Amino acid sequence: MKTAGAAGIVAGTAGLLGETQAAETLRSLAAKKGLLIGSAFSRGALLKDPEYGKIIAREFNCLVAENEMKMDVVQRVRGEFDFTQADAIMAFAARHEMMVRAVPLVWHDALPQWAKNKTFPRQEALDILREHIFTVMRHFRGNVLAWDVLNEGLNDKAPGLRQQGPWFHSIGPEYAEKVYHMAHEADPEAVLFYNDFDMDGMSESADRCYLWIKELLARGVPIHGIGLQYHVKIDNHPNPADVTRNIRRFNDLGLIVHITELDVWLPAKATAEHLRQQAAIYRGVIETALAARNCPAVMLWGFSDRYSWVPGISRGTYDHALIYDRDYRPKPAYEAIAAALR
Ligand code: 9MR
Repeated sequence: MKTAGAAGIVAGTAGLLGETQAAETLRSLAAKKGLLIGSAFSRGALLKDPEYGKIIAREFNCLVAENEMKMDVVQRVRGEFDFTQADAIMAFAARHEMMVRAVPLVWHDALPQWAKNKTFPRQEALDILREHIFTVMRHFRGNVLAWDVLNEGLNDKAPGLRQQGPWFHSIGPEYAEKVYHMAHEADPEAVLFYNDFDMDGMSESADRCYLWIKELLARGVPIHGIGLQYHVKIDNHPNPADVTRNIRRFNDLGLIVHITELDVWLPAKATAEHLRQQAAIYRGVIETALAARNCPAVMLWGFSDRYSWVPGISRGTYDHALIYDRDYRPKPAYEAIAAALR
């Protein structure tokens, strides 16, 4: 189990983040608590928008590439790996002394054209995954905090694995554990996560995930952590007590927990009251992570409403999910996170 490693990471974080900045920022406050506070990062936004890089480097001590480490980017052409964008993100993180979470190695989405809607002969699919996992993990070896090896592998509304994508269809259900063995072989030091949505609090889908992970651990599958994505809506979000219980049971299995993709969706026509409720939800998540035995990282799925995925995916119904508005003015949620960290 990697719990010792995780403790090392957190201890190391306190050292790394012995910040020099005098002004109070989320990252300076988080460093004092030994918490990683992170954001999804977009290379496109960085290139066209100087303010973007300034804020992210000032306020966060951890990054995750929103898209640049996904298979459709790094292996757009079969067998040819292109790390140009991912390397630029790694360089930005190094320059600003930020940690990096790396996501996702295996997913049914963000596939290159050559793999989308395809079924391969079983051995060929295993070879593709093996080459992808080995090449990507060895490229970034030693420089990432944790890997989401399998992303969203479970059904959200029914028992069992999600029957979607080339890996399930070509290999069968056992692909899910095979990819962890491959990842462990590629880099035995790497911290390996399973990441999913709609299982942040106590729910049927969280129960199913818990039982499945427990079974995999009993069979010796090398999994070290659980990522709770935490995409929630203002009118549908788990209560902190349930999130605490959920984190505790995964910690009891010896697993690290990270909050990996936090955002809190508001109606497109949001009111001041919505913003206040949103702030309370953000605050609750930070307090829950700080109080947990082993939840050393909270990652937001971006920081400014200017670049959030929410309006697009909800067809304009929801918006305002992050902690800065479109003009980079901090929202009440920003202040709530700062207050929780103080
Ligand atoms: O925010 C990401 C969006 O820009 C991409 O188009 C999409 C497909 O690659 O992925 C989004 O990020 C997802 C993350 O990788 C996994 N959990 C759900 C996120 C939102 O869809």
